Amino acid sequence: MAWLRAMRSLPLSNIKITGEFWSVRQDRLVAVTLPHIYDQLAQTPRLDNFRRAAGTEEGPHAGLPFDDSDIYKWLEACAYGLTIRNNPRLSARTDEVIALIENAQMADGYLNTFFQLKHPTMRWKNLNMLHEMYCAGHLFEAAAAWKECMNDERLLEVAVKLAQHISSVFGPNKRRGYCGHEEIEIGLIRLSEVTGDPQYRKFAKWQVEERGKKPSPFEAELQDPEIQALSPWGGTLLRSDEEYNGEYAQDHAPIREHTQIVGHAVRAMYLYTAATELADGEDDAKLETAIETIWGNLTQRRMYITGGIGPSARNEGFTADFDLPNLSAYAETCASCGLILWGHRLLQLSGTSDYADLMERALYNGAISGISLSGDTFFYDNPLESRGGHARKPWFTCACCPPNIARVIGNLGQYVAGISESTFYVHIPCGMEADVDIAGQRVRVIVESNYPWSGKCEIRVESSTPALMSIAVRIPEWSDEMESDLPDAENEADYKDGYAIFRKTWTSEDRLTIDLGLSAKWIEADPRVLDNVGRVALECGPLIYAAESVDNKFPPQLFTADLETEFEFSPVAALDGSFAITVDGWKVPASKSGALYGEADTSAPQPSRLTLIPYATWANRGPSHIQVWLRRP
Ligand code: FUB
Ligand code: ZN
Repeated sequence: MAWLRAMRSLPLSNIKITGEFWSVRQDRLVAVTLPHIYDQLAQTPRLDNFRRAAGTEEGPHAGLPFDDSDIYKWLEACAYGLTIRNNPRLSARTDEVIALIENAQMADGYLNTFFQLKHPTMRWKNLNMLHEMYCAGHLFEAAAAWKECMNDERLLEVAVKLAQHISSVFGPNKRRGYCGHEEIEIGLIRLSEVTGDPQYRKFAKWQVEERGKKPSPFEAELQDPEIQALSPWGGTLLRSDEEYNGEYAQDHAPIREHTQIVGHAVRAMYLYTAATELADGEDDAKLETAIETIWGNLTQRRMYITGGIGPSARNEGFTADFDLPNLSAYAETCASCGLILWGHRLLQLSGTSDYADLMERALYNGAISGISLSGDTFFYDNPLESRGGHARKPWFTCACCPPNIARVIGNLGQYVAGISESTFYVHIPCGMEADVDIAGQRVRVIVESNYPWSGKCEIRVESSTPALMSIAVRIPEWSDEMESDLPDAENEADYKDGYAIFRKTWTSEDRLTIDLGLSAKWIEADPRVLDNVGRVALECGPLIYAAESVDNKFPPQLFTADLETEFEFSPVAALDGSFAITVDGWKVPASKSGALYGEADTSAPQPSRLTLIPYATWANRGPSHIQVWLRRP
C-alpha cells in the first residue's frame, strides 16, 4: 500500500509548549542560545564573509567552506524562536543578517561566500566535498521557516533566485549533479511547500534518484587535480582500497538498492528524510521497502540506546552492525537531530508510533545532550562513557551542532503533536496548548503534565460548541501498562498503530486522564554489542540515565549494579530539578597491593550506592567520569 501522509504538524504559532521541561529550554533558547550563537557568528568571520562577498568590507573568505550554513540554520532557529517568544534585540539581529545575505547574492542568483571570495572560477565543480548545495539547502529551509512562521518573504526571494540558478545548471537534460552532503533535497521540498510550486520538489526527487547511479559524478571530480586541490581529503573518504565506493556520501548505489545505513551519519539522515517525504503519495513499493529496511538496520543494529548514531569519528558515521563502543562514541549532536527529522517524517506518513518512539529517544537523550542546561555551551560528540576529558564548549571551528539543536528545540511544537482530518495526535505528552481546526471547527486541546518526570497527564478540549473528534495518545514502547480514564465516554478506546484513540463529542467538561506507568527499569543490550556484555543501562520513561562521578565521589566504572535494588528518586537543583535515581550495588575496592598488577582480590565487593542523572544533563557541573552501561552481577 502506498504511503499517504497520515497526519501533519501544526503551524508553530498554533501550539504552545507549557510543560516545564521544555518551556524552560525554549525560554533559554530565545534568551540565551540564539543571542549567543549570533555573537559567535559575529566574532568569527562568518558574518564578515557576507560583507566581503557583498563588497561592503575588504578581505578574503575566512573559515570553513560551509560556514554560511551556520548562519542559515541560526536564522531558521530564530524564525521558530521568535514565533514562540518575544525578543526585540534578537529580532533586530535577524534583520541585520538577512540584509547581509540579500546584499551578498550575485545578480545571477549565485550565493556562497566561500566560492564568491576564494574560488570564483570553481563554482559547481567540487560537488563531492565543498557543500555548495548543502549551504543552499539550509538557506531554503531558513527561507521556508521565515515565510511560514513570520510571514516574511525576504529570505524566500533570495532562496528562490538561488534555486532557479541551481536548476538552470543541473537537472534532467542539463548537467548531472548532486551534493556530497545531502540537505538541498530537504530544502527544495520545503521551498515547494511554501511557494506551492512543484518544480523544486521535482528537482529534489531527481537529485535523490541520480545519487548512486554509475558513474558517479564524484568519480570524475576525484580524478581532476584542480578540483581535488580544493579538498584533498575527498579521495580517502569516498574510496575504499583505491576504488571509488561512495558509501561516505550514500553514493554507493541507487537509493532503492540501499539495504544498510552507511557512511556519514548526518548526510544519511538528511537523504532519507528527503526520500521519505518524496515517497508520500507515490506508489513506490521499492522505495518504501528500502527506506524501511534502512531504518530497521539503523535502529535495531546501529543506534546507541541514547538515540546517538554514527559511532566513528573517522567518517563521522557508521561502521558495522552492533559496533557501538561507548567511550569512543562519536554520536554527533547533528546526527541525532537528523534522526529526529527522519523519524518525524516516517511518523507523519505511516501514522505508526514506533517512529515516534525513536524520535522521542533521540530528542530526550542523544540530541539534547548536545546543549548545556545554561544554553550556551555544547557537545559535538556525545559519548556514553567518559573518563573526565569531555567538556562542553561555547563554540566549535566546525559549528554545525549548536544551531542544529537550536532549531530542533525551537521547532518542538511540530514534533510533539500532529493532526489529521478528525484526529489530534499526542506523540509526546508534554504540557501543551494547541489551537486546531478540526472537524469543521476551531478547538483548543490542552495537555497538562509533568512529563518526563511523571507519566500521568490530563487532556481536555476547549471549544465554543461540542466537538466530535478523536484524540490519539501514543502508547510509548517503554510503557508496560497504560491506563486511561474518560468518564461518560460513548465508546471504549480504540487501539491502532500504537495509539490509544478516544473518539467522542468533546465538551469543556471532559477530562481524559492517562497514566503511562512510567517507572525505572534496567535494560540490557543484544549480546552482539560486545561493549555492553554483562552490563545494564537505566531507563525511566523516555530518559536514559548515566552515572557521573560528581554525584558519586568515585568513577562509576568501579560500580556493579544490584538489579534487585529499590530506586530512590530525588530532584537535583543544579540540574533544573531533573530527577536523579540512586541504586544499590557494589564498588570495586582499592587495590590491596597498590601495585599496577597484583594478585586478584577474592573478597566480596563492598556494598555501595550509585546516583544516576538523565544522560542529557551530564557535564553540566564540569567534566566528569560518566558511564551509561553499568556492570551487572
Ligand atoms: O559537513 C557539514 C557538517 O559538519 C556535517 O553534517 C557534520 O558532520 C560536520 O562535519
Ligand atoms: Zn554537527
